[in-house]
Amino acid sequence: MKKKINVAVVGTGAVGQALLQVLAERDFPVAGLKVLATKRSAGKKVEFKGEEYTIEETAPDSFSGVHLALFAGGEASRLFAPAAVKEGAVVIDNSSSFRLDPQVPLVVPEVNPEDVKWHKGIIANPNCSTIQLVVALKPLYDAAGIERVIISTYQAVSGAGQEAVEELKLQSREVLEGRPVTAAVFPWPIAFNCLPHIDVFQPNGYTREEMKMVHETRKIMKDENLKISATAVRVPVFVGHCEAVHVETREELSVEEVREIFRRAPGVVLMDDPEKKLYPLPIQVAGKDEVYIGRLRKDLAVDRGLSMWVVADNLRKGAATNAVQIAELLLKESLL
Ligand code: 12T
Repeated sequence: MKKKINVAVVGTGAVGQALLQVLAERDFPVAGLKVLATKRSAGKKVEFKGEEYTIEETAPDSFSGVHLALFAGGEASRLFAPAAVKEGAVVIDNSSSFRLDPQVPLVVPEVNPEDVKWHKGIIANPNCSTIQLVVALKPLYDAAGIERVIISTYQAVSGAGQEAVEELKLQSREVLEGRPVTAAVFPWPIAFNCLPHIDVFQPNGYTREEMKMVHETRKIMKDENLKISATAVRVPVFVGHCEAVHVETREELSVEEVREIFRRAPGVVLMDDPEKKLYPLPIQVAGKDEVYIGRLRKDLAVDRGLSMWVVADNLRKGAATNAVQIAELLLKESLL
């Protein structure tokens, strides 16, 4: 009989809800399920596969008997992931707390599945923008090497949580009705605007979100010398992060060769027929699990340069789906 796993999902916000949905859709072999969150959500109900579960407040002893704990971001990871490991659970963590810890594998199953094998209790799920980026970069890296990468992101508000989604809805109404706009989650109004500011600024002039892409990409690709720089921008989109990616490869690749590489790449959907107005859009990619690539062309500004447009559902491949894929990999490798 297939092994059945006792699962805890920690967090019931945008990513926590996506985790429950993805676990159900992919028919992950859940034996028991605990849904944990802060006091604020404790007592509320959530549904999983037609059954109701009552949300419990997370405590250090919540993880007794739990085989797999999926943490959906926030403070809970730092507070409770070590306790979950002590109880014998394997933790897959969506927060940024452990991603750069040398003792913690940082995994995207299409890119570095081998890294799950050396986990010591915690496996980190990368930042949403990093995940879709490395799924697109890895096949090019393997085929031709990569000298340098420049990224501009167009990130959906759901990356900042459910309150951010509500803020975009409210502000949109306020603008259209000519009322004053209230900004609470984001530093400036996001409705009908773009904010070149995600997470906090660092002394080097970049935001933490931008530097996460730099450091996490290097760790996942195992190339600490990779030249990579990013500008991360929040746009008034509910779900789906877009990235304009400029890659300078070591060896020359024709656009036709790259097309063929992406057609065969795991987790990638090539959607590239500009004549037919075919290119990935967040409103189409929302709800999907793959990374969509289009607008493939030569970068005119550099030798051996390629430009492309990379879109993924930030709550699914950018968070929940990637975490569940890691869990599936653990199961396949008998590491759960
Ligand atoms: N600040 O996982 O605001 O490190 O969209 C993800 C998303 C951090 C993270 C966001 C963020 C992360 C956001």
